[in-house]
Amino acid sequence: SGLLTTFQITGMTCAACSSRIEKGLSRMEGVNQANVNLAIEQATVRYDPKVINVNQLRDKVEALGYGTVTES
Ligand code: 9UX
Repeated sequence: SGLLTTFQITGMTCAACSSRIEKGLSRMEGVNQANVNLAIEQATVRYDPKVINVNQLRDKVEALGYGTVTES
């Protein structure tokens, strides 16, 4: 259940980067599932919009030291 969002991430250079982001997102309250694909530099997150929003997801990625790209 929940909403699915995808956004681009910059600054990842190895699989530990994507794993770190995936774990960080997964542990946030309101996140049901998070996957980060290193090859396509993309996060896919299922979340409960009553609990958390996309800006908070992006802020988390940035707090971990990576960049996010606004979708067109
Ligand atoms: Mo890999 Mo990412 O050594 O910050 S973990 S580059």
